[in-house]
Amino acid sequence: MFFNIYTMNTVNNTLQNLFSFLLLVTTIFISSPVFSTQDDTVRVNDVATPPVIDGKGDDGCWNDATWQSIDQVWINYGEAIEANDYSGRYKIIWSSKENLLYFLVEITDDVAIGGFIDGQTADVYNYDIVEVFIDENRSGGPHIFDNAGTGENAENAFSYHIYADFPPEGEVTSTWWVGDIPMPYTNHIADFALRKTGNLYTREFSLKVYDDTYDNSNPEASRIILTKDKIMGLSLAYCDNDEDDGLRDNFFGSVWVTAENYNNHWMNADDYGVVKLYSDPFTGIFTGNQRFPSMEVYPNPASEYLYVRTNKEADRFVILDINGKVISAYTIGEEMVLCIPLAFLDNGLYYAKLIDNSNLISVGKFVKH
Ligand SMILES: [Ca+2]
Ligand SMILES: [Ca+2]
Ligand SMILES: [Ca+2]
Ligand SMILES: [Ca+2]
Repeated sequence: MFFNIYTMNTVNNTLQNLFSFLLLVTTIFISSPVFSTQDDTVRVNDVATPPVIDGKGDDGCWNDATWQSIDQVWINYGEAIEANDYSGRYKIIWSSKENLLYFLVEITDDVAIGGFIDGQTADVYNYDIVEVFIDENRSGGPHIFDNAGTGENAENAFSYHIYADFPPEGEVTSTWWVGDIPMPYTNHIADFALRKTGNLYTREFSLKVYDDTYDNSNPEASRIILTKDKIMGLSLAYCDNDEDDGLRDNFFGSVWVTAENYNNHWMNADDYGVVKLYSDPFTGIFTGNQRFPSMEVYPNPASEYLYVRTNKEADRFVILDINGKVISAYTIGEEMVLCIPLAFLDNGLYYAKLIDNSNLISVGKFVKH
């Protein structure tokens, strides 16, 4: 009997301890701030029809992206924020046809302080601005100065501070200015719109992408062709200024950073988030006798470039007209990927054939437009 009571007490104690532990875990969970950040690797989908840049996110293509949070408080680090003071999120897609990234950024801000000043470089803290940080080859590392000794390169990554004035209620501004060190990069954004709907400010814009050989005297020389599976470093942020007192009120980012690196993105790309470009290889009509299930031909329809990817070496890829006449032929090398400029083709329907060493053939169709 005594033994039984002792056992029961032990069981009770164990249950009590378990209950206390669960209560503790629950308390910790409930009292912890809610972190969401952007996805570990943000999926960026290729869209057939890019958005109309009008500050409205009602374009069908935006359904191909999921919202990414811009909710990490970088300045003042870890501070709790009132919902009406600020909330922010963004979507990103790309177009292989236009060779552009597209952003839809929704910011709720209680006090809007416009910031379009042509040539603006200083006093960044005095304005409400969206920032895009991009590291084309995801190298990480510093990106402010050139230093031959350390290999530091000012164009290793870009931090675009996008200044724009706020429009009247329900209207749109389409004038913007992009500041960064060492110079303005306004033209890196191809198109821009900022719309005001109450305290909701919607920015919609497209961005060209350049590699680290960038030279402002010839930007196009380093502009890259965006391709499927490309991985880049990318984060977004919002500078929130609510009072005209020369102080930035808060700075919000889309990725978590350590307290020491709360304001490091502008000079170092190590903490940038990660995005990956995707493309649906068979949107459209590339169908047929598919002997190589891993073969991908995209985009379809194609405009400037057609990409071919396969898992077999030494394949030949052939483009034929609709009468079956061979127009051009290519060898697929070890990298097993082809990028074919299509300038030589008239718009229209074409056949394509992939032939391997054993004469296995895949046939499909694609549209040049
Ligand atoms: Ca739109
Ligand atoms: Ca605010
Ligand atoms: Ca880089
Ligand atoms: Ca503000």
